[in-house]
Amino acid sequence: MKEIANALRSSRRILMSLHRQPDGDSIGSTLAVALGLRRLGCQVTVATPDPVPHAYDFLPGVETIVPWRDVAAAQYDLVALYDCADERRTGAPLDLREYAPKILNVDHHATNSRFGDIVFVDPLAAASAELAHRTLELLGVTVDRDIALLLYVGLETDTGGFRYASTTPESHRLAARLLDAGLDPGEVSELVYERQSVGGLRLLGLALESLRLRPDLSLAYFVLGDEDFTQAGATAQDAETIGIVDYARRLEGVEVAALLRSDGPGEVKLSLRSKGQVNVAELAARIGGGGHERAAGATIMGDLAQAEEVLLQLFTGL
Ligand SMILES: [Mn+2]
Repeated sequence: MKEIANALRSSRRILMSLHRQPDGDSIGSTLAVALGLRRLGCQVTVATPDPVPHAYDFLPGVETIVPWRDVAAAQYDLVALYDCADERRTGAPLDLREYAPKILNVDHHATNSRFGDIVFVDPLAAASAELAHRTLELLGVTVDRDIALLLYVGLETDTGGFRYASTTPESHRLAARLLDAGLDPGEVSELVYERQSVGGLRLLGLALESLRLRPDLSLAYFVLGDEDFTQAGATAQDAETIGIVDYARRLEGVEVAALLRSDGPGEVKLSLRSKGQVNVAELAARIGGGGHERAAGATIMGDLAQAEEVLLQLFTGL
C-alpha cells in the first residue's frame, strides 16, 4: 500500500477508470481517490466505459467523469484502477500502456488477473472502498463529508447493506468512521435504493414470472429477453439497479440464484449469486467471467436458450 501511495504522490497526471456497468463500489472508490488526489494538486481524469447509473448520479465528482472516447493517449504518468478485476473491464479503446507508462491495480476481486506494475489485491476486503480509504490515509487526505459519502456508498452497496458474508468488523468500523464525518445513513440509502424507475419494477415483475427452479441443482434462475425489456420499458441499467437476481436467492433450499438476460443480439449476460456453499467466481471463470465467491458474472455468446444450456451444464458438472 505504501508503494501505491508513493506512485500516486509522485504522479502529476493520473488517469482512472470505472469498470463496465459501473456499480457503487467502482464509482465510490474511484471518485474518492480522485477527489483526494485532486486536493493534493494532481490532475486526475476519471474515464468510464458505460454511463453512471441514475442511482449514483448524486455522488460528488460524478460530473467530472468522461467517456473513454474523450481520453487522449500518452497524456498521463499513471493509470490507477480500483475495483477492476482485469484490463478489459475498463473498456478502454486502447491498451492501457498507450495512456501511461505505469499501471496501478488495486482491487478486492479474488479473480483479479494481477495485471499492471503495482498490484494490490485483498479478497478479504468487503469493498474496494476499504482499499481506497487505506490509500487516502497513507496519502494524508482528510476524509471530509464528500469523500465519506463516496466510500460509504461503495461499502454499503458491495456488502448488500452490510448483509453479505463479506462484511467484516473492519467494514463496520470503517462505516462508523464515515458516519462520523456527518453522513445520515437513512438519507444515503434512500438516494441509492429508493429512486428506482417504474420500468425497473415492471421488469422485476416479468423476471419473477420467468422463475425456473432446479431443486436437484439447488438452483433458481430468471430469464429476461429483449422483449421483456421492451414490454417493461426498462433498460439494462434498471435490471442492475433493482437487483433482480437477489430475489431468487431468497428462496429456501436454493444455493445459487442466476439471471440470464439478453444484451443485444447474440449476447447474454449471466449474473450468479451464491449463499456460500458454491464458489460462483470459479464457475463464472470457467466460461470467461469472474467476480467474487458469492457474486459473479459472465457474458455468454449465443441466444437465451443456448445460454441456459451453458448455465445448466456448469451446474450439472458440480
Ligand atoms: Mn467492488
